[in-house]
Amino acid sequence: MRFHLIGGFLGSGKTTAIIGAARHLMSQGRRVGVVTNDQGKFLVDTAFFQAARLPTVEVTGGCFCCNYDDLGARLSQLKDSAQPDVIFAESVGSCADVVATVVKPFLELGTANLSLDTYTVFTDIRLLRRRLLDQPMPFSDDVVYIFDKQIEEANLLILNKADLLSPQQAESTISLAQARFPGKHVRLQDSRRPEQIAEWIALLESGAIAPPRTSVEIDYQRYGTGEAHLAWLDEAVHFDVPDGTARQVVLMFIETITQRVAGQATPIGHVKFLIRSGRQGEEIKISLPTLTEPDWQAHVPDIPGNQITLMVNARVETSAQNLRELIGNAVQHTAAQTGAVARESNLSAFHPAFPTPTHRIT
Ligand SMILES: Nc1nc2c(ncn2[C@@H]2O[C@H](COP(=O)(O)OP(=O)(O)OP(=O)(O)O)[C@@H](O)[C@H]2O)c(=O)[nH]1
Ligand SMILES: [Mg+2]
Repeated sequence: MRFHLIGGFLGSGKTTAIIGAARHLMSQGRRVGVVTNDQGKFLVDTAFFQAARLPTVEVTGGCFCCNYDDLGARLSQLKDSAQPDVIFAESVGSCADVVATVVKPFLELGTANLSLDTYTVFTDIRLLRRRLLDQPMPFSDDVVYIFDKQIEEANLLILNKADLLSPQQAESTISLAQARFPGKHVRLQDSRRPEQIAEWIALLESGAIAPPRTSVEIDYQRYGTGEAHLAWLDEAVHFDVPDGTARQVVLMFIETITQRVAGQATPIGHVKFLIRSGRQGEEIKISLPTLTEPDWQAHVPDIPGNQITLMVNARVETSAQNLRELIGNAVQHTAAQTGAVARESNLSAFHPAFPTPTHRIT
């Protein structure tokens, strides 16, 4: 059984890459299971993996490092129930110090009778390029500290979304990264392209890149401050809509959020939506990552019927109260503008707790 851990900043493309990898491996007749992880209770990524018919277990309410025993228990459950040949575990995008708190414990403690094969860190190449060029980052310094620590501890670093830079810029960014981080394996990737995912998987399976064993020095005060700056919200929003307006209601709701976030100049970590359209089995994920996703509207399909449920997971650098008001106001605005009747449920909004890892092996 192969076990791959996937980390990297919010919205960097971890879930996209795992879905692509699972499709690739399943086409070879191999069974794949996934572990998801986030701060809240109702996770868009879990629902998205399940919609792709992947056996999925989740660690909720905090990162893998602070819920290590739960991670072990979930992995055992996944092994027993799905008997996967390959397991991917995706860690929370604001998690750092993963080598000391997750990688090394897996290498040394025999948790769930699994040995970890690789640890890949994803980064949005556009954000990394800004950082390497000393250009302003869209987050406060303590959040950027988390971004930096994730990169520092990687030995396999994917410069993802390479398609969103020109080929020249992508090449110059990988050159800068290689010069700044000698010794790391750095790779350009467009995780939406199956052949590039196949190359990444071949690299993971080659055994050429063992998990990193060098843990970083990290100031937990700064890490905890950065983590807490990124408020979390999750909820379900239900709209009863007039005939033929479901798509328009969804577009207006998401557009209103993007406009209000932009109006407040509030940095987004990742705001994601899972749309349940009522059409049998159809679930669509829409993402608003840190840097604009220009064509998100094109991913919202025609939606039949008079009822829509959107599962919302938001990670934004603001207060939990402001985030709650911003989304709540967007719900009310959308209902008022479209004649829909809106209802929110399972709402929770909070600042994640200070990280206190179960193990820390340096
Ligand atoms: N253009 C482009 N878009 C990508 C690529 N990889 C991911 N995306 C998009 O980036 C957005 C975020 O992707 P996710 O896979 O959800 O990111 P994530 O790292 O799992 O996000 P969190 O779990 O919230 O931290 C989605 O809209 C993806 O379609 C890529 O290589 N190229
Ligand atoms: Mg994800």
